[in-house]
Amino acid sequence: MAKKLNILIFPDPRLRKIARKVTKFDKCLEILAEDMLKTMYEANGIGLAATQVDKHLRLVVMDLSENRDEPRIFVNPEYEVLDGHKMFEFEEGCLSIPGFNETIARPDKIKLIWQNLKGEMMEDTPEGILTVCIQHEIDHLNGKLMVDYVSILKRDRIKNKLLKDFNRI
Ligand code: GNR
Ligand code: NI
Repeated sequence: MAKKLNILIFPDPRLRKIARKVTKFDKCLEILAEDMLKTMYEANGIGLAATQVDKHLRLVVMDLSENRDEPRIFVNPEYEVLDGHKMFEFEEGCLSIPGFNETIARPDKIKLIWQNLKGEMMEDTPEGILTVCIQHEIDHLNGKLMVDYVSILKRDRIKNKLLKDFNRI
């Protein structure tokens, strides 16, 4: 049975770690992906990066379907911004920054490459929300958070509120 993992909350310094590439496509990786999917579903998220559950590997899970029955797994995802892109504004949320939403502008045309759980190379030029979500998740793998796109003043306000709410002050 998959198990629910603990999601790190900003400003936890472990959210700043840079994840390492996956090189072993074994049962262990499969179990982590299953546990991350369960964690994401229980938290009502549409995506989750391994960094958020304190596993510093380049692994992302996602489900953008209405019925929450189309899990997707991206190992070692990378993207390249395509020529002719525009900046697309979308209101994002993050399970590691509960209660805060922020409109962020990101390129709307990317080429995405990743591996599946067997280590096979995959590629796609996604459209819509997947474009936004995968950039958000790859930011996590690089230790970057939504709060890095807002003013320092606002970031400090969010930080202080979360420290208080999560009783760590
Ligand atoms: O659940 C999530 N919703 C969301 C909405 C807009 C843009 C990105 C996201 S990802 C987020 C889950 C999360 O924190 N993933 O890292
Ligand atoms: Ni997030």
